[in-house]
Amino acid sequence: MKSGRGTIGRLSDPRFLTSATDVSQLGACHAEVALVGRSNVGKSSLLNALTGQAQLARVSRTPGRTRLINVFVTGPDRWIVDLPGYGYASGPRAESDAWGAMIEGYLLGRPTLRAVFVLVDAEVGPTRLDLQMIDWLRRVRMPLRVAATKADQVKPGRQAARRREVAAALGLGPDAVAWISSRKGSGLPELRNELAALLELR
Ligand SMILES: Nc1nc2c(ncn2[C@@H]2O[C@H](COP(=O)(O)OP(=O)(O)OP(=O)(O)O)[C@@H](O)[C@H]2O)c(=O)[nH]1
Ligand SMILES: [Mg+2]
Repeated sequence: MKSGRGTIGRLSDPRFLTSATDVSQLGACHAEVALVGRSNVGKSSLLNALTGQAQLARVSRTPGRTRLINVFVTGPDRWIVDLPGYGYASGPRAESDAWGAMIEGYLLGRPTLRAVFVLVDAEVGPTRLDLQMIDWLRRVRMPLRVAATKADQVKPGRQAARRREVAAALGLGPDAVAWISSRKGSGLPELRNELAALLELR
């Protein structure tokens, strides 16, 4: 499929590939990275901003509406996978169990998965569920990168201090947390380069 929309950084010609409810429905690829985080943290917005396509991934107005494993292709056989958000409180218990099985199945079932980007809200900081996710990823030795989203919501005078606080809450130094705003575009060039390197696009 040819989009004709050109290249944004090194994440070229991005397009939607497929949605799945189970890892077994996914085919093989050369390399992939995944975005995880609580519902409404800005995963789909980041994917849109990274690839320069405003409507590539649906940005939900109602939290928790992206309930599927959504696969996007960028470059030859490279995937960016937008996973459903956690912490959507009003779902029934059975639904959150299904969510856990779906996410865990995906994260453990993809030998081509190079790294997981865990998105936390810059102003809210890491929630209990964020910490659980990060602990779990560390336990299964999955390479992970934390990105703090919606950095534009933090007052200009508090940016540096907030970045240190968010990182410290995760036991990390400030530079270990990508500090990004999909709305303003800040931090995105660096993140694009990181993704491109992980996906072997250079
Ligand atoms: N101020 C600000 N708002 C943002 C930013 N990124 C996303 N948002 C807003 O946050 C809300 C949720 O964004 P989504 O991208 O849909 O979040 P998501 O993580 O994909 O949510 P689910 O798919 O429900 O898990 C939307 O109203 C976005 O416009 C940002 O960088 N700055
Ligand atoms: Mg989403």
